[in-house]
Parts: sequence; structure tokens; C-alpha cells
Amino acid sequence: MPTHAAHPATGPTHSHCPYCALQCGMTLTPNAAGAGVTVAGRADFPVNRGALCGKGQSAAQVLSAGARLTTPLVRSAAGRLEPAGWDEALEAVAAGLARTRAAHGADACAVFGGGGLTNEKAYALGKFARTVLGTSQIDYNGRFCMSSAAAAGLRAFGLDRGLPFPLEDIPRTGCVVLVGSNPAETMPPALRYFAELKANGGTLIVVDPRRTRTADLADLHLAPRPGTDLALALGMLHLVVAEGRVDEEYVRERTAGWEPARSAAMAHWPEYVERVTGVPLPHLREAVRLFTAAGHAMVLTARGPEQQSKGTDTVGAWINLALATGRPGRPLSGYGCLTGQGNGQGGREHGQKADQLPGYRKLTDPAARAHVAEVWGVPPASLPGPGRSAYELLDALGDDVHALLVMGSNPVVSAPRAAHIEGRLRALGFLAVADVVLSETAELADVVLPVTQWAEETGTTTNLEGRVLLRRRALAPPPGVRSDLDVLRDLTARLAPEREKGFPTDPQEVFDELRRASAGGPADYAGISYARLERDEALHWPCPEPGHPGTPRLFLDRFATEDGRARFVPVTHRPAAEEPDAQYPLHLTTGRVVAQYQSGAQTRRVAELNKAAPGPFVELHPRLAARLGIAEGETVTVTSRRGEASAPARLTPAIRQDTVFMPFHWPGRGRANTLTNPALDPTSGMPEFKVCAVRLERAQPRD
Ligand SMILES: Nc1nc2c(c(=O)[nH]1)N[C@H]1C(S)=C(S)[C@@H](COP(=O)(O)OP(=O)(O)OC[C@H]3O[C@@H](n4cnc5c(=O)[nH]c(N)nc54)[C@H](O)[C@@H]3O)O[C@H]1N2
Ligand SMILES: Nc1nc2c(c(=O)[nH]1)N[C@H]1C(S)=C(S)[C@@H](COP(=O)(O)OP(=O)(O)OC[C@H]3O[C@@H](n4cnc5c(=O)[nH]c(N)nc54)[C@H](O)[C@@H]3O)O[C@H]1N2
Ligand code: SF4
Ligand SMILES: [Mo]
Repeated sequence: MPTHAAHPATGPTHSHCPYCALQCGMTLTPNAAGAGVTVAGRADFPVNRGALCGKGQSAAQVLSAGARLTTPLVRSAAGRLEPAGWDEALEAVAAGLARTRAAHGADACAVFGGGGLTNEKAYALGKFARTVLGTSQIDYNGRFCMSSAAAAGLRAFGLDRGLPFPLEDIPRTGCVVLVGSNPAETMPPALRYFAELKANGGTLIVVDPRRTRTADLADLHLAPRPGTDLALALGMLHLVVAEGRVDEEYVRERTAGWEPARSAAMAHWPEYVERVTGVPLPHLREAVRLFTAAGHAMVLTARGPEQQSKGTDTVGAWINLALATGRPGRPLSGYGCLTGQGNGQGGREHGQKADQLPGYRKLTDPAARAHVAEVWGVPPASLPGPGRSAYELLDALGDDVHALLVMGSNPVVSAPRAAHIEGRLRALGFLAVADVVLSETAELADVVLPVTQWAEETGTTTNLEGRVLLRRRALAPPPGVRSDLDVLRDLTARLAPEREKGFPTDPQEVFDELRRASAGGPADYAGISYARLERDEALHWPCPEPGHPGTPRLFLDRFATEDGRARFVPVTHRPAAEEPDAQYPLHLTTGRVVAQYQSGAQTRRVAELNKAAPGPFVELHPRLAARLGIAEGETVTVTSRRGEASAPARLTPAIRQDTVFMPFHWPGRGRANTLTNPALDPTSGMPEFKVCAVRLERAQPRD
């Protein structure tokens, strides 16, 4: 019997945070008189051991009526979003989609999902796009997140799972190279693992153009120019070869393709690498010494090296370094990517990605199509082919895509070249947004559908370790909101009534179908059930059978390639799509601060988070500021080829003098993405969020 849709718990409920990929364990205790829940960290959950960051601690505030949507909105003839009933709103969405399809064909309707959606929602959304709308045009915000690491991992190991080992292995390795990752701000409870590594005598190397609070912890901080990690990794590999530190036996036994990768690396002379990256040669040598001296070692990447127009090759170069030194597939060693969103991992496995079917299957693989089509009860030939990547899809709005359903993303703030994308969204014939709050994207919609939130619904997420977790419903949603699963069922009832039965609204039923759809695929969930997840929070996929213990550590015997060997891929350094010049002389890089989450749609509604991080800023070095005559706190204008943004200057010697940094959490004048360059990685479709060329000046000339 379905058990998870109906009743909220009366006592404390074990659950997980609505925000990042750490998926910290929480206890949710209903308050008296139905006034929401109280959140506490769970000491029994090994990932966070009771710790929560400020976002997790305050997450319950977004559940309260003031912060959120509690009624559907429909745009009136006068052009205003007005409260409406669910029937009216759903009719309007169904009509908008049906009208578009009739006029322009199925591919004129598109769907944009999110890595924050549970596995059940991501699965149902992909199924809805392909079997109800019949469109190939679906992609999601995870494309903007770790897609380059995913592509590089697939290429090298035949499988993409963020971390192929649990976080608990980090303190027990000998050396970690943490590339473009700032857990002090982005996953504070995870910082403990790196502190424990050091306490155990291990070493930490941080690669970041800024000396972040994470870099403060490092034994060695390398501060390359943004966009030059590829050269840096190749320079390290060059030294590894030159100094005779290649693990020849491992390379022979467990890998393929070393020769071309080796010669590509040897073309990157250390002196050239020093010039390109700005990292002094002695630091490069020291990094190689620390990394190769350790018996066990890891390379971990996050958005710094990945969000580049050459992100796949950049991650590939770091993987080559790990392979040449015999790390992946050995205990307490290897390469991993720290994924980002709450379900950043699971959200990329179950079919909301343009080229993908559930279980991390390929949409172009005839056997995969046949398997999933059978589970869905449709002919394989009816499944559309692959669609476009996220930015390409958003860029096509109003062109050959005329209607869009957004579920779980706020691209007006988070997409690159955001002013252009905002214009594309306005050019649509029809826009529907399902969200928990009136995001900047929802503000543009013809219809806004208010949905339930994490604590009000049950569902599973897969954290950065590939650990599948059950988020349990702890309180009843306010009247007037429905779950995303309800929305998809209700739309199906209107657009394709014969398919309605294929869209159950009980998450457990959806999960059981997902298990069947994923069975035999790379991300195999067949052996994971809600009953198991109720008692076991250490189930890592693949888990093909009900009695299977799950796979916390991958690749120990073989890689997921046909011959079981990891693949070296020869890569060569190249400049960013846009390098500084006389007109735009500085690098802009972008990222996060601890108190705001992503587009800020949720966290900008929490008073204490706004107090901690009230608005955008431009971080720059005091010497650069002096040169430009800019004082602390003064409003500065940052201009790129895409547009202009302004925000107060924040001076710190912790950043390179040729680089400025902006967090991307805010809309309006301080929107960092007005400036960013949508140059895409050719393999992953990842935009170059981490580097473009800008000019900086005082907003108001002083007299
Ligand atoms: N507080 C908070 N936490 C979050 C999120 C959030 O929005 N707010 N989002 C979650 C999500 S979805 C994600 S993806 C993760 C992201 O987590 P991280 O990857 O840790 O976050 P970022 O700040 O985007 O980037 C990390 C670092 O990359 C550096 N960097 C910039 N350019 C380069 C470069 O060219 N090379 C190198 N090596 N480094 C560079 C930046 O200076 C920054 O310190 O965080 C998750 N956690
Ligand atoms: N310049 C710059 N831009 C970046 C990045 C960067 O580093 N620099 N990072 C990129 C990265 S890594 C990411 S992941 C993206 C993220 O960018 P976005 O996709 O904009 O991320 P969020 O702000 O998390 O948006 C999620 C939206 O869905 C809503 N929501 C939350 N849960 C649910 C749910 O269960 N159902 C529904 N229907 N809605 C829900 C939230 O209220 C919010 O409006 O930004 C990217 N943009
Ligand atoms: S670190 Fe991530 S999962 Fe943990 S409380 Fe903060 S936002 Fe939530
Ligand atoms: Mo992300």
C-alpha cells in the first residue's frame, strides 16, 4: 500500500536538507498549533554528524506563508499575475501547450528541470516530456553545474558518479588536491573532513584564484589565473613524468591510452605553464612532490575547473594526473567531483537531461529505448531523440521553441548572458513555472503553479557520494499548493488522458517504477526500496538486487569500460573563450557565498540569511582598487561584452590582482550573469561561468 503521500508525522521525523548535495541529516519536529517545524542537525547521520550550515538551519522559514506561493497565478488580460483556482490554472497550461503543439509541432514545447528535484520528480518530468508532450526539448540546470565533470568521468571511467568513494575516506588519504572548490562557503559541514585529513598528517592543496577560507586551511595554495587549470594539471603531469614518478605498473595493468596523453603533457613545459597560469614554478614542483609522495591521494574538483568552455578537457587533465600516479580504483585514492544541488547526482540520472533515459541510459541506445519504452508502455519509436543542452535550449526560446514549462530552476538569475535569456523568456508564446516562491522567472510566466516543499512531501535524493536518501514528509502543506507529481498528473489528464495512469502521485509508486526503469542501467536502483531506505542511509548505487549492499566504493576491481581499463584522454591547453584585452582588461570569475543559495529565490526570503549576505558585491585586490581609484564600499560598474552590472566594491588581498569576483545570487543591477559568457564546452554544453573579460570603473565619478 502506498504510505508516503497521505499523512504527515506527528512526532519528530528524520529527513534531509532541501539545499545542497551534502544532504545533511535533519530532524524535523512539528511545532505546536500547526506552526511549521523546528529543524535540528542529526548526529546519527554520518555525513554531517549533527552539523548544519545557516541555510539548512533556517530552511523551515521558507515553509511559512509569507515567503511562499499558496495559490496559482494566471496572467490577466491587463497583463498582471492574478490569483486563480487550480482548475483554471491547469486548463491554461494545458491549453498553452496544446495550442503550441498544434501550431508548431511537438518540439515547439520545451521543459526545463532542476537538480533540486527529487529522483521521483526528475523521473516523472522526463517521462512527461517524452510520452505526453512527445518533445525532445528537455534539459535542466544541472547542465550549468557539474556536466563537464560528468562528461570527463564517463570518458575516463565509463561511469559518472560524483564521488566514487564516501566522504569518510578523505581523512584517511595522504594528500588531497582540491581544485576550484570552496566547501567553507558551499558545504561547511564537509570542511571537517579536510581538517581531519590534516590532523591525521595528510596534506591539502587548494587550487583557486582566490585565497578562500578553504584555501586558508591548505598546506599549499596555488592561485592560477581563472581558466588556466588545464595548463596547471598538464604542467604537474609533465613534472610527474620528468621526475620518473609515473606508476608504470598501474598504467600498464589498469589503463589504456597513456602514450598520446603522455606526449600531450610533455608539450607543456613547466616554464610555459608558469607563464600561462601565473603559478610560480617552485609551487608547481611542491604540489607534485606532496601529491606523489603520499601513499594514497585524491584529486577533487568542483565548479572552478568545470564551469569553463574547456571544462571537460580540464577535468580530463586532472584525471590523467590521478591515473598516471595510480590513484583511481585504489583504496583511499582516486578522482571525484563534488556535486552541487540537493539532488545534483540523482537529478542527472533519471531522464531530465536532453540525451538521457532513466538509469543513466543513453537516449540513442536502441536497447535502452526498448527497455524504458516497455516500462512506460509506449512503442520505442515514439520516444523522441536527444534535444539541446540547457543554454542552447534557452537561447532558442521564441525562435523554434514557443512554450516552456519550468520546474525547479530560476534561469533569469542563474543562466549565463542572463539579460539575453530574460529576453528569450519574454519572447515565448507561453511560459508556465512551477515553483515554491515567486522567483524572477516565475514573475515572467503566464501561469505560476505553487508546489509543495521538501518537508511537506516524501521523495528520494542521491547525494554527492551516490548515497540514496529518503526525505520524509513531516507536515501538511498549506491549502492551495500541490506537489510537482500532482501537477504532472493533472496536466497529463488534460493533454493525454489515456496516459494519466502512468503518472501516479504517490512518490513510492513513482520510485518503484524508476527502479524498474533503471534496472540493468549504469545507475541501477533496482535493489533500493523505500522499505530499505527507511532503515538504511548507506545505500549507494549501483544496487541491482534487493539483497545487494550497494556500492560505496567504485572501480576497485575494474572500471566501467568494456575492457575494464580507465582511459587516458590526450588534452592540450587553450585559452578561455574570452581573454582580457585593452578594452576589457580583467578576468571576472563568479561563485557563491555561504548564506545565499543559487539564484537566491529561496534564501533571499530568509531574514537572517539576508542579514549575513545582504546583496551583491565585487571583490577586488586593494592594489587594483588603488589603481582604479576605488574605495571600499563604493559602487563600481563592471562591464563585459554582454552588459553592465554594478555593486559595492569589497577589497581583499585574497584575490589575484588581475581578477574580480562576483557572487551570482542576486537579480537586478547586481546580477553577475548579466556579464557572463555563454561560450559552451563542446562535449558537455557547460557555459563558461568561471571566466570572462571585464572592465571596472567607479559608478559615480568623484569630483
Ligand atoms: N552557500 C552555498 N552553498 C552551495 C550553493 C550555493 O549557491 N550557496 N550551491 C550548491 C551548488 S549547486 C554547487 S554547484 C556547489 C558549488 O560549490 P563550489 O564549486 O565550491 O562553489 P563556487 O563558489 O561556484 O566555486 C568554487 C571556487 O572556484 C573558484 N574559481 C573561480 N574560477 C576558477 C578557475 O578558473 N579555476 C579554479 N581552480 N577555481 C576557480 C572560485 O574562486 C570559488 O572559490 O555549491 C553548493 N553549495
Ligand atoms: N555566474 C554563475 N552562474 C551560475 C553558477 C555560477 O557558479 N556562476 N552556477 C550554476 C550552477 S552550479 C547551478 S546548479 C545553477 C542553479 O541555478 P537555478 O536553477 O536558478 O537554481 P535555484 O536558485 O536553486 O533555482 C531553483 C528554483 O526552483 C525552486 N524549487 C526548489 N525546489 C523545488 C521543487 O521541488 N519543485 C519546484 N517546482 N521548484 C522548486 C526554487 O524556489 C527556485 O526558484 O546556477 C548556475 N549559474
Ligand atoms: S551544507 Fe548543504 S545540506 Fe548541509 S545544511 Fe548546509 S545547505 Fe543543507
Ligand atoms: Mo550547481
